[in-house]
Amino acid sequence: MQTKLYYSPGACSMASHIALEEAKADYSIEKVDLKTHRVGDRSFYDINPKGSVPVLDIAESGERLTENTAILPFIADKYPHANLIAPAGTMKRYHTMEWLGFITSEIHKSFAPYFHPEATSETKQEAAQILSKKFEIVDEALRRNAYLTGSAPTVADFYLFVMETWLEKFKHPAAKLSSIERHLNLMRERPSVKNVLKAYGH
Ligand SMILES: N[C@@H](CCC(=O)N[C@@H](CS)C(=O)NCC(=O)O)C(=O)O
Repeated sequence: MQTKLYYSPGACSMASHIALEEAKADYSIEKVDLKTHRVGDRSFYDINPKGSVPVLDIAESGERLTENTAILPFIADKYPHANLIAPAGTMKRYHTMEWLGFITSEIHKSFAPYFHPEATSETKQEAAQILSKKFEIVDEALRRNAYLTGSAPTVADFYLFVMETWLEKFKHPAAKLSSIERHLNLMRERPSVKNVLKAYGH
């Protein structure tokens, strides 16, 4: 069995996909239809009862892992040559974890109304304001360094990249914050990101 990532194009699973590409891992991908929650002729709920991507099937142990905040550090640790997270015990590692926590709980979830057709314009406006505040914090951090924790990207930057593509998709003004825009463009230049976008037909 090969390591396999269950994904949906443009979804948060793209961060794990980029990490696997950066690591030059031996992996395969399987597309999930998030509208029907089906993978080919199977119900995706049989694979992940939570119904969400990313899901990683790990070749060596046969185990299955879910959640961005677990899968991203797992990939980074499994392929240390790629330097996708600092070693255990270093403060830099905890700063990456700090960003992963902020992105998943404060940013990712704040996009929810944009993905729900039944959300009222008031709810969307409220979400837009929350996102403005959160991305100002990110922009400020990116004024100090090219990437979130220094001059090289970590898995937190891959997760942030997905969120930045959503800012663009939904025409949120934070996409134009100068350091956010620079980070987004820097990420787009990476061969790993180009490969992933190509796989999605971009
Ligand atoms: N807590 C999960 C959330 C993942 C998540 O929200 N995934 C979205 C795509 S970006 C999804 O699969 N949504 C479909 C659904 O939950 O039914 C994680 O961080 O991995």
